[in-house]
Amino acid sequence: MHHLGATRSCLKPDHLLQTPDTFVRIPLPGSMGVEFIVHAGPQLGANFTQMTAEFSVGGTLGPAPAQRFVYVLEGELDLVIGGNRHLLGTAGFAYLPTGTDCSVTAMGAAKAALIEKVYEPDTNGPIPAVVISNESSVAEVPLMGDSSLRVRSLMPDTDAYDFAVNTMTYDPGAGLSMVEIHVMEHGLLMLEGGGIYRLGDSWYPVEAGDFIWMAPYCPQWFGAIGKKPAKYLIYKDWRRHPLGA
Ligand code: UGY
Ligand code: MN
Repeated sequence: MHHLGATRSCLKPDHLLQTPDTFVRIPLPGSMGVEFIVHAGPQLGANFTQMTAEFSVGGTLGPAPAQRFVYVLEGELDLVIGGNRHLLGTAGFAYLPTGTDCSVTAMGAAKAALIEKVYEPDTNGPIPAVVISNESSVAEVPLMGDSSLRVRSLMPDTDAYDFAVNTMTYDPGAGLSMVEIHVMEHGLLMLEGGGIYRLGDSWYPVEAGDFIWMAPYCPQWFGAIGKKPAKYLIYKDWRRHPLGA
Protein backbone atom coordinates (compact mmCIF):
# COMPACT_ATOMS: atom_id res chain seq x y z
CA MET A 1 0.00 0.00 0.00
CA HIS A 2 1.45 3.37 -0.88
CA HIS A 3 0.16 6.77 0.08
CA LEU A 4 0.67 8.78 -3.11
CA GLY A 5 3.47 10.75 -1.45
CA ALA A 6 1.47 11.77 1.63
CA THR A 7 3.02 11.69 5.12
CA ARG A 8 2.69 13.53 8.44
CA SER A 9 6.47 13.97 8.43
CA CYS A 10 7.56 17.56 7.96
CA LEU A 11 10.94 19.30 7.94
CA LYS A 12 11.22 23.03 8.61
CA PRO A 13 14.30 25.10 9.54
CA ASP A 14 13.45 25.02 13.26
CA HIS A 15 11.84 21.58 13.61
CA LEU A 16 11.46 18.06 12.23
CA LEU A 17 8.49 15.76 12.69
CA GLN A 18 9.61 12.29 11.55
CA THR A 19 6.91 9.61 11.47
CA PRO A 20 7.64 5.85 11.22
CA ASP A 21 6.50 5.59 7.56
CA THR A 22 9.53 7.73 6.61
CA PHE A 23 12.17 5.93 8.72
CA VAL A 24 15.19 4.62 6.79
CA ARG A 25 17.49 2.12 8.49
CA ILE A 26 21.29 2.20 8.11
CA PRO A 27 24.27 0.25 9.46
CA LEU A 28 26.97 2.06 11.46
CA PRO A 29 30.62 1.02 11.79
CA GLY A 30 31.58 -1.19 14.72
CA SER A 31 28.04 -2.39 15.41
CA MET A 32 26.91 -5.89 14.44
CA GLY A 33 23.33 -7.06 14.10
CA VAL A 34 21.95 -3.56 14.72
CA GLU A 35 20.15 -1.20 12.35
CA PHE A 36 19.93 2.49 13.14
CA ILE A 37 17.31 5.10 12.38
CA VAL A 38 19.16 8.39 12.69
CA HIS A 39 16.57 10.92 13.81
CA ALA A 40 18.81 13.89 14.50
CA GLY A 41 22.45 14.85 14.08
CA PRO A 42 24.70 17.68 12.90
CA GLN A 43 23.40 17.20 9.32
CA LEU A 44 20.03 18.44 10.59
CA GLY A 45 21.52 21.33 12.57
CA ALA A 46 21.39 19.47 15.88
CA ASN A 47 24.22 19.56 18.43
CA PHE A 48 23.61 15.92 19.44
CA THR A 49 22.57 12.67 17.80
CA GLN A 50 19.42 10.74 18.52
CA MET A 51 18.81 7.33 16.98
CA THR A 52 16.64 4.29 17.40
CA ALA A 53 18.78 1.15 17.46
CA GLU A 54 16.99 -2.03 16.35
CA PHE A 55 18.87 -5.15 17.54
CA SER A 56 18.60 -8.67 16.17
CA VAL A 57 19.32 -11.51 18.62
CA GLY A 58 22.95 -11.10 19.75
CA GLY A 59 23.29 -7.68 18.09
CA THR A 60 25.93 -5.47 19.66
CA LEU A 61 26.67 -1.72 19.64
CA GLY A 62 29.96 -0.31 18.41
CA PRO A 63 31.93 2.16 20.52
CA ALA A 64 30.34 5.58 21.07
CA PRO A 65 32.13 8.59 19.58
CA ALA A 66 30.96 10.69 22.56
CA GLN A 67 29.03 10.34 25.82
CA ARG A 68 26.00 8.11 25.24
CA PHE A 69 22.58 7.63 26.83
CA VAL A 70 20.70 4.36 26.18
CA TYR A 71 16.98 3.84 26.98
CA VAL A 72 15.46 0.42 26.31
CA LEU A 73 12.21 0.63 24.33
CA GLU A 74 11.63 -3.11 23.82
CA GLY A 75 13.40 -6.32 24.86
CA GLU A 76 16.47 -6.61 27.02
CA LEU A 77 20.05 -5.36 26.72
CA ASP A 78 23.08 -6.81 28.44
CA LEU A 79 25.45 -4.03 29.52
CA VAL A 80 28.91 -5.14 30.67
CA ILE A 81 31.16 -2.56 32.39
CA GLY A 82 34.37 -3.42 34.21
CA GLY A 83 33.45 -7.11 34.39
CA ASN A 84 30.02 -6.34 35.91
CA ARG A 85 26.91 -7.38 34.02
CA HIS A 86 23.70 -5.31 34.11
CA LEU A 87 20.47 -6.45 32.46
CA LEU A 88 18.49 -3.49 31.19
CA GLY A 89 14.84 -4.39 30.64
CA THR A 90 12.15 -2.19 29.12
CA ALA A 91 12.51 1.41 30.41
CA GLY A 92 15.96 0.51 31.75
CA PHE A 93 18.54 3.15 30.93
CA ALA A 94 22.24 3.89 31.17
CA TYR A 95 24.39 7.00 30.88
CA LEU A 96 27.91 6.22 29.67
CA PRO A 97 30.47 9.06 29.92
CA THR A 98 32.85 9.58 26.99
CA GLY A 99 35.25 6.66 26.56
CA THR A 100 33.44 4.24 28.90
CA ASP A 101 34.82 0.76 28.21
CA CYS A 102 31.70 -1.38 27.94
CA SER A 103 29.66 -3.64 25.70
CA VAL A 104 25.94 -3.44 24.93
CA THR A 105 24.43 -6.65 23.52
CA ALA A 106 20.84 -7.73 22.90
CA MET A 107 19.65 -10.98 24.53
CA GLY A 108 16.80 -11.30 22.02
CA ALA A 109 15.36 -8.84 19.52
CA ALA A 110 15.42 -5.41 21.17
CA LYS A 111 14.98 -1.73 20.48
CA ALA A 112 16.62 1.23 22.22
CA ALA A 113 16.75 5.01 22.00
CA LEU A 114 20.33 6.29 21.80
CA ILE A 115 21.39 9.87 22.48
CA GLU A 116 24.99 11.03 22.02
CA LYS A 117 26.58 14.40 22.60
CA VAL A 118 30.15 15.71 22.59
CA TYR A 119 30.77 16.55 26.26
CA GLU A 120 31.20 20.19 27.22
CA PRO A 121 33.27 20.19 30.44
CA ASP A 122 32.28 22.55 33.23
CA THR A 123 35.09 24.88 34.21
CA ASN A 124 34.63 23.90 37.89
CA GLY A 125 35.64 20.40 36.84
CA PRO A 126 33.14 17.89 38.26
CA ILE A 127 33.40 14.61 36.33
CA PRO A 128 30.30 12.75 35.15
CA ALA A 129 29.86 9.15 36.33
CA VAL A 130 28.12 6.11 34.86
CA VAL A 131 24.39 5.92 35.66
CA ILE A 132 22.42 2.65 35.40
CA SER A 133 18.78 2.54 36.45
CA ASN A 134 15.19 1.96 35.39
CA GLU A 135 12.61 4.67 34.83
CA SER A 136 10.25 2.92 37.27
CA SER A 137 12.62 3.72 40.15
CA VAL A 138 12.68 7.46 39.35
CA ALA A 139 10.09 9.59 41.21
CA GLU A 140 7.45 11.45 39.20
CA VAL A 141 7.25 15.20 39.82
CA PRO A 142 4.23 17.32 38.78
CA LEU A 143 5.29 20.02 36.27
CA MET A 144 4.82 23.43 37.87
CA GLY A 145 2.38 21.93 40.38
CA ASP A 146 0.15 20.31 37.71
CA SER A 147 -0.40 16.70 38.78
CA SER A 148 -1.96 15.85 35.38
CA LEU A 149 1.50 16.37 33.80
CA ARG A 150 4.35 14.48 35.43
CA VAL A 151 8.09 14.53 34.79
CA ARG A 152 10.76 11.97 35.57
CA SER A 153 14.37 13.22 35.33
CA LEU A 154 16.54 10.30 34.30
CA MET A 155 19.91 12.10 34.50
CA PRO A 156 21.46 13.50 37.69
CA ASP A 157 20.82 17.26 37.79
CA THR A 158 24.29 18.56 38.68
CA ASP A 159 26.91 20.64 36.86
CA ALA A 160 28.85 17.50 35.91
CA TYR A 161 26.23 16.64 33.27
CA ASP A 162 25.61 18.80 30.20
CA PHE A 163 22.29 17.33 29.08
CA ALA A 164 19.02 16.13 30.56
CA VAL A 165 16.74 13.29 29.50
CA ASN A 166 13.25 13.25 30.98
CA THR A 167 10.02 11.41 30.45
CA MET A 168 6.84 13.46 30.51
CA THR A 169 3.44 11.84 31.06
CA TYR A 170 0.22 13.75 30.29
CA ASP A 171 -3.21 12.59 31.42
CA PRO A 172 -5.80 12.84 28.60
CA GLY A 173 -6.62 16.56 28.18
CA ALA A 174 -3.48 17.76 29.99
CA GLY A 175 -1.17 20.20 28.23
CA LEU A 176 1.83 22.46 28.73
CA SER A 177 0.67 25.57 30.61
CA MET A 178 2.60 27.86 28.25
CA VAL A 179 4.09 28.00 24.77
CA GLU A 180 7.79 27.48 25.49
CA ILE A 181 10.51 29.37 23.60
CA HIS A 182 13.95 28.56 24.97
CA VAL A 183 17.64 28.32 24.19
CA MET A 184 17.81 24.55 24.60
CA GLU A 185 17.12 22.21 21.69
CA HIS A 186 15.08 19.04 22.05
CA GLY A 187 14.99 15.50 20.69
CA LEU A 188 11.65 13.86 21.50
CA LEU A 189 10.38 10.33 21.01
CA MET A 190 6.66 9.72 21.53
CA LEU A 191 6.37 6.57 23.66
CA GLU A 192 2.64 6.29 24.31
CA GLY A 193 -0.65 7.90 23.34
CA GLY A 194 -0.80 11.06 21.29
CA GLY A 195 -2.04 14.59 20.93
CA ILE A 196 -1.30 17.86 19.17
CA TYR A 197 2.20 19.34 19.03
CA ARG A 198 2.66 22.97 18.16
CA LEU A 199 6.07 23.54 16.56
CA GLY A 200 6.83 27.03 15.25
CA ASP A 201 3.65 28.18 13.51
CA SER A 202 2.36 24.67 12.75
CA TRP A 203 0.17 22.29 14.75
CA TYR A 204 0.69 18.55 14.17
CA PRO A 205 -1.23 15.44 15.25
CA VAL A 206 1.38 13.12 16.81
CA GLU A 207 1.32 9.58 18.17
CA ALA A 208 3.52 6.88 19.69
CA GLY A 209 6.49 6.10 17.44
CA ASP A 210 6.92 9.67 16.12
CA PHE A 211 10.16 11.61 16.58
CA ILE A 212 10.46 15.41 16.87
CA TRP A 213 13.52 17.66 16.78
CA MET A 214 13.12 21.23 18.01
CA ALA A 215 15.87 23.75 17.32
CA PRO A 216 16.81 26.33 19.97
CA TYR A 217 13.99 28.89 20.31
CA CYS A 218 11.47 26.78 18.37
CA PRO A 219 8.05 27.75 19.82
CA GLN A 220 6.57 24.56 21.30
CA TRP A 221 3.42 23.37 23.02
CA PHE A 222 1.76 19.98 23.52
CA GLY A 223 -1.74 18.92 24.51
CA ALA A 224 -2.68 15.25 25.05
CA ILE A 225 -5.74 13.90 23.27
CA GLY A 226 -7.28 10.44 23.56
CA LYS A 227 -8.46 8.06 26.22
CA LYS A 228 -5.06 7.10 27.60
CA PRO A 229 -2.08 9.13 28.81
CA ALA A 230 0.46 10.47 26.34
CA LYS A 231 4.11 10.01 27.21
CA TYR A 232 7.37 11.08 25.62
CA LEU A 233 11.11 10.81 26.16
CA ILE A 234 12.73 14.23 25.77
CA TYR A 235 16.38 15.33 25.52
CA LYS A 236 17.65 18.84 26.11
CA ASP A 237 21.07 20.41 26.44
CA TRP A 238 21.32 21.64 30.01
CA ARG A 239 23.46 23.53 32.55
CA ARG A 240 25.95 25.09 30.14
CA HIS A 241 26.59 28.78 29.38
CA PRO A 242 25.43 29.76 25.85
CA LEU A 243 28.93 31.13 25.09
CA GLY A 244 30.43 27.76 25.94
CA ALA A 245 32.62 29.34 28.60
O1 UGY B 1 11.83 20.53 29.44
C1 UGY B 1 11.22 21.13 28.57
O2 UGY B 1 11.69 22.15 28.03
C2 UGY B 1 9.85 20.60 28.15
N1 UGY B 1 8.84 21.14 29.01
N2 UGY B 1 9.57 20.91 26.75
C3 UGY B 1 8.61 20.26 26.07
O3 UGY B 1 7.91 19.39 26.62
N3 UGY B 1 8.45 20.58 24.78
MN1 MN C 1 10.88 22.60 26.03
